[in-house]
Amino acid sequence: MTTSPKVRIFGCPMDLGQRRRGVDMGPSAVRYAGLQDRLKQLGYQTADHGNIIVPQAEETPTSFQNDPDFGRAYFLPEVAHVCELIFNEIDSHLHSDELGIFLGGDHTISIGTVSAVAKHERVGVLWIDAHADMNTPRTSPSGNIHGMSVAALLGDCPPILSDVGFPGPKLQPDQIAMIGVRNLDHEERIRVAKSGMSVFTMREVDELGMSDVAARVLDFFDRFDHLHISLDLDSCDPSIAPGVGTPVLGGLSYREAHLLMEILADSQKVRTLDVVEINPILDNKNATAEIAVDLIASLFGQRIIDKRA
Ligand SMILES: [Mn+2]
Repeated sequence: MTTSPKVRIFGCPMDLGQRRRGVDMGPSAVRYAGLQDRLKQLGYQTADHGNIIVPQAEETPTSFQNDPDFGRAYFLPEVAHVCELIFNEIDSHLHSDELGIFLGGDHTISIGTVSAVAKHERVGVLWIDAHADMNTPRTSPSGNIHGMSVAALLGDCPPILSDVGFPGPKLQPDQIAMIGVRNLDHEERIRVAKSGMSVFTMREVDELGMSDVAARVLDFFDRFDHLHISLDLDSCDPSIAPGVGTPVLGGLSYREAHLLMEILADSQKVRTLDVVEINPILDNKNATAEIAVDLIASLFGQRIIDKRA
């Protein structure tokens, strides 16, 4: 008898990458929505590693770096420090034959999570998000680091962000695909267009349909054995996922999001997952965390009917 695969869960209650309070409660919300039980029902062993310690915004005076050479960034040293902690926790506890789920927190956690995943292997990274998170401190209108995560992973941000975990870029553009993009800042749009990443905006989802978009994404990732999925809940339409800090109309429908997860599951390549930007203060009776758990279940192999049986 083969033993069932193990899923390790890491809570990353980071709320310093943006300035709406409450996203630090995301890991609890997803746990309360029944994450572990759902994974066990699907036949996985689970281990929850609890939460990384994140400084409270109230313990530290708001740090805001703002100068012409560097650019703009709130809580820069604090965010970089927590991302190092996340990197170290995953690097020392997630084994190569296990699956990992990283619960945010805002999307800056991916600077730590993806660095850990990319340390040992060239993986494909699918960024499911209303935004591209491709700003740098120089291009960001807000100075919020959660909009810089992809740029940091590509090595385009200052060393304090781009050298988290180990020095240098963690990803090349040909390792990244995006789905759900519908809101870019001016200079960010130019950076995305020039980057060489594979980007499927909501227009492509509308025109091609999700099954075609998902097939194209898997085709793009053909050369990789493992995929990391970075799921920002603001990719979903605010009508189904209201509990996010930066909602944008015109997002993925419930079925589009599930179909994407089901097709990714069929590939049997998904190894690690970020679930980010759930803000329970802005939510409606934990609906957004419940959708997140439903989507995780689909991504980890839950089927409407198991036709393989
Ligand atoms: Mn994001």
